[in-house]
Amino acid sequence: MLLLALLLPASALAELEISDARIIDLPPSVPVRAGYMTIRNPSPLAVSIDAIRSDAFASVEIHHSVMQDGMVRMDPVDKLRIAPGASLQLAPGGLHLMMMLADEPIRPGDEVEIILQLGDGSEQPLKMKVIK
Ligand SMILES: [Cu+2]
Repeated sequence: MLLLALLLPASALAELEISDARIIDLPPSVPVRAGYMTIRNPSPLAVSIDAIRSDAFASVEIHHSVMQDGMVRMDPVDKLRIAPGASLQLAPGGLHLMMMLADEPIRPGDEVEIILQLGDGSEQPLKMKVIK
């Protein structure tokens, strides 16, 4: 057991369960995409997502949509904190990833890798599916 623990990479320490990770396709003229997913923290410790990067995008920010005076405003979110055993939903109308396209276009059916940079210094890669 101890040997197994020594062999595991540091990134296995804080592993989040990601489901339904998706990027909504938009016309090529629109330079940003919105990304959604459900994140569950199965560990006994709180986990924070401090930053997100991807080779497929110029930048990836975390935003929160809020309704104000009948208008939707998007506030940048510094980091996402997920309590032990808790789940967090990134979904239309709330938290989402705001992804600035790089030079390469992305298309429906593509699977795009993004990397979550966690508060403990580890990184967790995941694939997001581009859907219509
Ligand atoms: Cu946004």
